[in-house]
Amino acid sequence: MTLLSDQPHIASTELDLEAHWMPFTANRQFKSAPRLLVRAEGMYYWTDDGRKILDGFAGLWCCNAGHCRKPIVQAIQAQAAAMDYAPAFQMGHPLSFELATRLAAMAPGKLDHVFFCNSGSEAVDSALKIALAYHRVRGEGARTRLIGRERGYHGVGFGGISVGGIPANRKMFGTMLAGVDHLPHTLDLQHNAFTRGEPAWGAHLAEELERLVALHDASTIAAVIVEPLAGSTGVLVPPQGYLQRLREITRKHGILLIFDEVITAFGRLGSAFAADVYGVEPDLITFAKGVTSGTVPMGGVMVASDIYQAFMSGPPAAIELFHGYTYSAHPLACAAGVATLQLYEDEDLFARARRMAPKLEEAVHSLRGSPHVIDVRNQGLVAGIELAARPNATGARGFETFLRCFEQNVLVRSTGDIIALAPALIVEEAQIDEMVGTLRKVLATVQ
Ligand code: PXG
Repeated sequence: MTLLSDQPHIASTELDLEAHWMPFTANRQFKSAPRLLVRAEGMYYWTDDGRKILDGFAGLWCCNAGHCRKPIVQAIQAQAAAMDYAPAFQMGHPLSFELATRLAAMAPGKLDHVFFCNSGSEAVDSALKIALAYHRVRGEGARTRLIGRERGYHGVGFGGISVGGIPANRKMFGTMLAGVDHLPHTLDLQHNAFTRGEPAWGAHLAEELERLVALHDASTIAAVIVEPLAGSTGVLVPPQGYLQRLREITRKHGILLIFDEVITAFGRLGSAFAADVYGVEPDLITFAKGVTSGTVPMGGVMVASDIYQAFMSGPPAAIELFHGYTYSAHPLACAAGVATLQLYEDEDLFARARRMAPKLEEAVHSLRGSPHVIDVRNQGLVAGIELAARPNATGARGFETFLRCFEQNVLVRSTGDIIALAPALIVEEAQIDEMVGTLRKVLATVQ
């Protein structure tokens, strides 16, 4: 069989693009001018027409170790040959325990158990279900409300879009979960535009949780879920003291705090978890993406020991949690995960992200004053550059900027009119300069 990647000369014009309904994609626009990637290595992609593209976004926030890293590739290849699959229910295989032990050692404080699934969306649904079931097994089954936040992104399952706060992701899909409320988001350009790192303004917005508790009563609230740094919505860095205050209020009222770290975990902010960066220990952490450096789908939930133990009280032969997926802890994902965590350690990549963060900060803030730029925000190896929207065409300027950068051989991400950068942790200074230099050039040409 010939692979497309063996034949980069197969032009997209020869491919039938119709059958694939692409996710979160303007299908008709894409199919009229396709952007096809056929190979990847380190910081680069190659297109089907042979162009080398600098990846400014680690795929989609996930390839934190860089593309096609040998130790990860070899681990996946070896595992595929040794054992393709093992039943996930009532059976096991050694690698899942090894990966779980490693993750438990990396995670903060009491978060020492892992529930595995296959994506961030599944991780969020799993965490919400664990939170609800936890209260129920403790005899507080009236705690059924879930609190999310405006502009939050927690994937696309019904749980995730219910607690999420991105209108376009919600409005088509009916009433979703009942009993969900939302905190306000923390971005206000009047107060915190062009902040480097955590803004000084905004911690008081955590007090809104007290208002929701007063409204609903704590006895009805199971959990609060937030992204510690909100990525998808356009890089909202938490105000100084905000997450700490959420932790105080949730603890006071017996409400579980879930950090959705699908983007922020595994070095993105310069530590294993954002919880370490902000010095706040949640009760559950969702993760995905970087756990396998994007190579094999995997997600999971880190769970505090007391939550896990609360489930371990019935008859020993009884299933404690009626939840799981055929591919929970899939052997290929576990092999990729173990090799990825080892590579992060061997190359000290989280420390590298910490070292490169000031360089990225300097570079992106140099875009202040470029045409259309109304804010620049950053922390760790994440940056958001917000552009003024065109009148009556929100998102058009951002999308055009993304397209023109791609024409200039740099892959960035646009979300509405915000351009996000999140390079792999192996990024070099010159590559950061190239990403930002290309953006500067492109912004000068975008109307
Ligand atoms: N939670 C968070 C915080 C996420 O960022 C998910 C859950 C869902 O993960 P899955 O694996 O189900 O997609 C995400 C995913 C973007 C972008 O461009 C962000 C995500 C996915 C794709 C694109 O910002 N985040």
